[in-house]
Amino acid sequence: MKHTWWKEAVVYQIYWRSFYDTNGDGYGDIRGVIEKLDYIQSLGVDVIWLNPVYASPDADNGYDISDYEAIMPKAGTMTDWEELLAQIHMRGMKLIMDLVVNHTSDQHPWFVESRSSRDNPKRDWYIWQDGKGEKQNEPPNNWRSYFTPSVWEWDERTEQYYFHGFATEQPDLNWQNPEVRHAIYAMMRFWLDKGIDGFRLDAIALLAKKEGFPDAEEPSDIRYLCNNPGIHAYLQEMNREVLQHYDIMTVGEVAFVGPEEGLQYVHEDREELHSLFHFEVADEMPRWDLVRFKHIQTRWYEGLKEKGWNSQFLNNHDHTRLVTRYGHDGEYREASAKCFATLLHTLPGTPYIYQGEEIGMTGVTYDTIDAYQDIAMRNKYAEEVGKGRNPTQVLAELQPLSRDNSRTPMQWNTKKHAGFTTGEPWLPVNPNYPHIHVEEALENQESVFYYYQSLIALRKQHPVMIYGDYEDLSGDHPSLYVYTRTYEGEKWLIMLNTSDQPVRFELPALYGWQIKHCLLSNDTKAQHIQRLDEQLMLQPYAAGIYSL
Ligand code: TEU
Ligand code: CA
Repeated sequence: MKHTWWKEAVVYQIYWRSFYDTNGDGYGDIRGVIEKLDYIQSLGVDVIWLNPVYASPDADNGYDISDYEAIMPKAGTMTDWEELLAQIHMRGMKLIMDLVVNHTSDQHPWFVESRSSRDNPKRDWYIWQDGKGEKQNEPPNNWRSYFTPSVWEWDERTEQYYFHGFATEQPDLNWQNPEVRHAIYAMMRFWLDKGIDGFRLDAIALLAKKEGFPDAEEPSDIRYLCNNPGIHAYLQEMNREVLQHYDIMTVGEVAFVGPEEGLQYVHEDREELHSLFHFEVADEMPRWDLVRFKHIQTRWYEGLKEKGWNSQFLNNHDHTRLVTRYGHDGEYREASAKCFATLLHTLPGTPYIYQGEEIGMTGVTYDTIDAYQDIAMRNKYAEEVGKGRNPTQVLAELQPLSRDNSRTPMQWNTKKHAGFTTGEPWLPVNPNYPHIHVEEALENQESVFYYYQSLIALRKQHPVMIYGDYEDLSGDHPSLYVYTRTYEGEKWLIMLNTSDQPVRFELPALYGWQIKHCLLSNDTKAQHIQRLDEQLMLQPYAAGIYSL
């Protein structure tokens, strides 16, 4: 595989509104990110992915953009943003911006014009359809959106429906219209010309819509929203017009694909995107299932091998924190955080760390729906309760995967609101902040933070961690994950116990192999392992990286 900086990089995701507040309004801000850059740099990461900071009425926390070329006042000013970019570059790091081009806000002037009359020149910038039925007052088809029961919203003034793949406040742009595409490309160049280092492309698999909007047999299976014919022509055009003219990285959010279809987006010969997030884990595996996880990893490794590049992430601003969802957020919080960190950094693909993950932050449970801000959760709650279901039960069902689990403010210290703000935080701080916070992590040599730091440092020294071949040796063992990475004569063995029970085992696949040394481990007992044909014992959530 060609060597490139973005394959070698480790990315740190900043959900700025929950990172650090410098003016006491309860929202993190760009100046807060600037103040904490030394902290981020000390972890060793190369690239920062910044969640959307564009002007937005904030119905979906910035994913509803009303002006692509302005900064949301909550986040700061363009001058702040320019200083952020300069400060990131000064430290030798890079910045990628979150780009939302599938939809805009319903407050974007393009949409305001589009909805003003049927013959407005911007009418065709969005997707408008007549209603069905005798009175033309039924939605054009039965599709669901990500966040609402229908993708169609009735517009009183012009008596047509518009299409939205997410909330009603997020109308989808009409990518069939070349004027739309060229306006988007010009906007992308605006940011690239300011010197940014790439994009995380939001919901990119949704750009092309299925011709004719046919009814779905099973409307709850919303795969019809993604990966439709035409998507690759758009991405190739975007690449030709914009992306290939800059030394940048691109990572696309591509839901509902396996490796074969995923490769269409990232094949090095196709000139579309560099890498992708697939959602076979985040969206399709609600609870930890190691056997399934191993199959996913093996399939993607083989599917992309020598052809395209993957990403590894175990949580982000949409998905419950990894210790709570996959590991253990009680007794084994630190051990499980380190165990999953080992996975993240030693599997093939670029690792993404979501703010707070590096100190083992956990999910939250609020007692009332009013405490939740997540529009996806609030809409779903209203829908289910609207059917007459028991509100307490609905709340309990939605809590574990609520997006607010990962959106609580960063825990900096033991001061009020974890030192995140001097005002009232927009979302309550996790009550466990007195024990889980950055100050503690930096004082404790055994902390999750330093473990991440070591993993990142290893990546800088050992190309095997990036370019090495991958082989799983542990088959369908339900808690043990043992695999090798091999590159130019260097062979690494990674051994993990992803359960809260100790595991004793012998693996014939390892017979005859000798460990040269242990590069990193969270398991003091396993560090004494020498010969691999003896009985081995891994403590709960033990993880180790060994060279053979
Ligand atoms: O998310 C897309 C989305 O629907 C995710 O919730 C889902 O888990 C997966 O990504 C499938 O694509 C993006 C943003 O990350 C999210 O915060 C926004 O709400 C959404 O797009 C709409 O812009
Ligand atoms: Ca603020």
